[in-house]
Amino acid sequence: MLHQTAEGQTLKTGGQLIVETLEANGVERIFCVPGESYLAVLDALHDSRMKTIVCRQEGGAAMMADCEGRLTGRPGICFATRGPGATNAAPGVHIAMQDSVPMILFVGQVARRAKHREAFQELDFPAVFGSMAKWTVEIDDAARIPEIVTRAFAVATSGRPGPVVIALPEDMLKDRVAASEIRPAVHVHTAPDEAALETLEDMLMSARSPIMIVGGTRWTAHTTLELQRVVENWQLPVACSFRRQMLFDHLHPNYAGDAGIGQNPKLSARIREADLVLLVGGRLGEMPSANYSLLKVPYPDQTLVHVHPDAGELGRVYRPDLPINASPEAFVSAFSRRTPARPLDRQARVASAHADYIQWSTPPETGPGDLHMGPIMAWLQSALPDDAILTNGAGNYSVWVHRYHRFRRFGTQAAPASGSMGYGTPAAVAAKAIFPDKTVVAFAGDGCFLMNGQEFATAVQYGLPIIVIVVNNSMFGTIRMHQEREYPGRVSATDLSNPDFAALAKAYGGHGEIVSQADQFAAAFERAQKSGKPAIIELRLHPEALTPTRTLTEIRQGI
Ligand SMILES: Cc1ncc(C[n+]2csc(CCOP(=O)(O)OP(=O)(O)O)c2C)c(N)n1
Ligand SMILES: [Mg+2]
Repeated sequence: MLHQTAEGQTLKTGGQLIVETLEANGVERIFCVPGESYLAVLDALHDSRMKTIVCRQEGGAAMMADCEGRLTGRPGICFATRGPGATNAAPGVHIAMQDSVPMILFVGQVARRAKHREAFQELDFPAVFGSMAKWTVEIDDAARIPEIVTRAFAVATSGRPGPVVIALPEDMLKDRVAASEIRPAVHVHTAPDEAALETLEDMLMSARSPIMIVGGTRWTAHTTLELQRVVENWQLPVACSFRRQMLFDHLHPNYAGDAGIGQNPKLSARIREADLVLLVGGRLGEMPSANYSLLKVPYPDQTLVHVHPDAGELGRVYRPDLPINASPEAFVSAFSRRTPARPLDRQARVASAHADYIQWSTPPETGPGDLHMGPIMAWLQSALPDDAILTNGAGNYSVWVHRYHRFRRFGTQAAPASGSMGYGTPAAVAAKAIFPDKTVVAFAGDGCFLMNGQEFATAVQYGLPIIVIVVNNSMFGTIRMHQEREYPGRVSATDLSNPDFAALAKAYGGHGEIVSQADQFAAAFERAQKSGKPAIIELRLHPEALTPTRTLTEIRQGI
């Protein structure tokens, strides 16, 4: 029911204005767990063309919103209730912050008249999310909803993207205010200046062993293809930062591997020994920099050219010789128009970097026990289409994905560089909701899956046939690995006794498979796909198969 002012102006509730501002900004879906604190928004969603995806826990819902921001560049939207909902959503906010992903989390808040009494589920949101979100704000006046929500889109997507948290006092959402016209936020681009590009040209002409490292966000499919021309023209080997592997085709002759956890020592050496590092889009944080050892802080041995969309990142950790404040999109587009003034002589270096990568990423055929991950990764590589989306959380199982899956295209990877467990399953649900025609495969450890595995119910509810591969080694394997290395034989808090994951899938209304021999995998995967249902394939791994290269016993014995 709409109301009008005496002058005939339409009055709308705060809830309606929230929904209309999201619609005006092109939002297609929201992820939520409902709460009585934002009933007025839920009511407005009832009439909206946006799809409402109701989830089982706010952590999963926020990770789904992160996944949407990561794969599309447009802020993913999540709604959660006051205190318990907001704190449950925190892991998704932290991931989006560390990973520079645009998202907006709306949280309920107590009525304005009850604030500061520690009323039911009240939280001081700017204090709680202060260091976790890019911006946290509370809307006290419904008339300001279009202004603040539109600004949230600008903040989430500009410079270094990140999460915005908006608190919504319950009574404010029910206020009726005169509705003004709502216009969408405008995307802000930061482009490099010509003088900087000229300097870069000179540096690249005189460098002997340069390397490019790509990372961060604000890339597009088109930009990643333009980048291929740039590195071909300038004869540059390219490494992808940790969990940013979709930025460069792994079978392109200039691909040198991923600077991730447990990186190829030959790639680390190449970066350390390079005379010039061209870092585009990323921050080269603790993980991709191998604990800040590839580039020295604050003065790297290599000449550093750092291209980043946020001026605040340039010189924050590493002092660059040439800082370029530009989004990857704008930088690559501008630099792709420039070619070397005379022939270069670096092709042999590029070829040898790629040969090292191919060797490093060829999966082993055997390992401890009857089930080996190597042949499974090789089979998936040949069976999955190039645009299949792979998701994962944290755990040793993910090393198999990062090291052996040869990513070919933009938009095919959703994995938190922040190293948060429990991400793979909710991310797969979101990916399938956004791209229903693409094959979506989630990888999870037995530990990782049970952190947000209940979102499998969301996949069933919305008919989203994802395939979750649960790599079950009956332990929090990563921590066991560190434990055996530092405190050999003293197992503490890392053993797990698990449910039957195939039976669990069936109980949810999905399809379940258990694979205990490598040669059963292909048929199980095909049955899962044919079922048309969300599926879980449990791989029963031998506990000794702790890493692709070393067994549990070898780690314990320091071999
Ligand atoms: C939310 C969260 N909690 C704890 C950790 C610490 N952690 C990193 S990996 C890991 C174990 C993962 O176990 P699992 O998913 O079974 O994979 P595995 O290492 O056994 O292959 C833990 C507990 C983390 N990264 N994130
Ligand atoms: Mg495990």
